[in-house]
Amino acid sequence: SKAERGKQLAAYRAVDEMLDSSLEKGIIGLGSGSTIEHAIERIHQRKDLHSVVYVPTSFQTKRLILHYNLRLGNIDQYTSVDLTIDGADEVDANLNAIKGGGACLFQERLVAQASKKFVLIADERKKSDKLGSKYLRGIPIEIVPMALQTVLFNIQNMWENATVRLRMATPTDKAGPVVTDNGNLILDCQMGPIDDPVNVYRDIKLLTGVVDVGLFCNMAEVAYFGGLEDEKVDIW
Ligand code: DER
Repeated sequence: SKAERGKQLAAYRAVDEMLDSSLEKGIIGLGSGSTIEHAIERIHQRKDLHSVVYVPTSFQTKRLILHYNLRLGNIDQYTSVDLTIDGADEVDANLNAIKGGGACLFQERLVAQASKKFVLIADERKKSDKLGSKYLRGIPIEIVPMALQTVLFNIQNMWENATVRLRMATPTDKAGPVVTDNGNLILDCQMGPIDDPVNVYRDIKLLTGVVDVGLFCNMAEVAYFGGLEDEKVDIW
């Protein structure tokens, strides 16, 4: 599809530009979702990148690393990662991003914040003037299951116009809510375009029971966007 082509363009360009033999003995973090699958495929093609240790951010990515026989590392072995590549649901001109569409935001942040460099890859639909104006499902929030009611209550008190929903799995795949790789639940909090994502992140993150919030602000230093209609890659 056009979207897959856009994702592949961004992923291949990012891997080819950001990963070179200087990282040969490096530690690379790999995000989660569908765009990163193209990045891992490209890494598999790049024989010069096979001595690198790859740190996953989800069960999905761990399986991909093993599938391609790449060297698997785990975040509990490292305090510092050389570079992390990850997808995003929406990215603004300041490279602030909404993440968590794939319910992998906690481990993604754990690895991203330990990284010297954090690189985003996405198709051009993720480009945004203001976070919350394109990815309309809402800000993903990972919570401890027993905190469900109190977090819902507290968020509704903070933003009376917000719509907060428990993310449900597809009934034919799994009855009930989506459960993350960490055994937690996901809320999607729709509050429209976000004026100050850093403060929204802080306000939600401080609520007892919140594990992480899908607003990655002041983290990424470059973003690659693959075009859907042309073979272009835009770099922010
Ligand atoms: O969950 C996440 O943050 C992922 O990075 C995800 O949102 C990006 O997914 P995609 O590459 O499948 O669009």
